[in-house]
Amino acid sequence: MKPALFCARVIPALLVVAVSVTATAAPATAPAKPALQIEHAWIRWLPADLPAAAYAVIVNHGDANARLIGADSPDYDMVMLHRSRLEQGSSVMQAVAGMDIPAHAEAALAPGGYHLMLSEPRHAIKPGDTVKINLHFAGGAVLQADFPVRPANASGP
Ligand SMILES: [Cu+2]
Repeated sequence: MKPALFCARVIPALLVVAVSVTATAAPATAPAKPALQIEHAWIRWLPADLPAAAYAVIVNHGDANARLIGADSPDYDMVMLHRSRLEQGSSVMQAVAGMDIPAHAEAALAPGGYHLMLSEPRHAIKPGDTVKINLHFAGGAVLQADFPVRPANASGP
């Protein structure tokens, strides 16, 4: 897989999805504030069978630290958590085991940093589509979010 020039720009964005899970039982009467939320989700699609990158902001409203440990998708056979960084002026990326989201804070999958690398699509995927991705967290929580697919020159959802 090629290191990527496409992991470079930063992103304003709209709220696209807000899904949530709660790890603990809530009182039946009051809906609990969701512990984890996914916002600004999107995918940068690339032509020529290059892997696509998925980005999102993960907000942790909870009192406990959270850690993203992986993801899968019904639309791609391979989903890997990567991190890009600059090394001697060029962008390189490597697989990482997790991304921490501290309590009452947020962490971003964003161009130039952490991202989900999507490869081996199970069917043709193009800009305008929506891809479902399940984000797996330490402790067993799983969040599913819809990621809109944007063209190679997009800089956000
Ligand atoms: Cu990557």
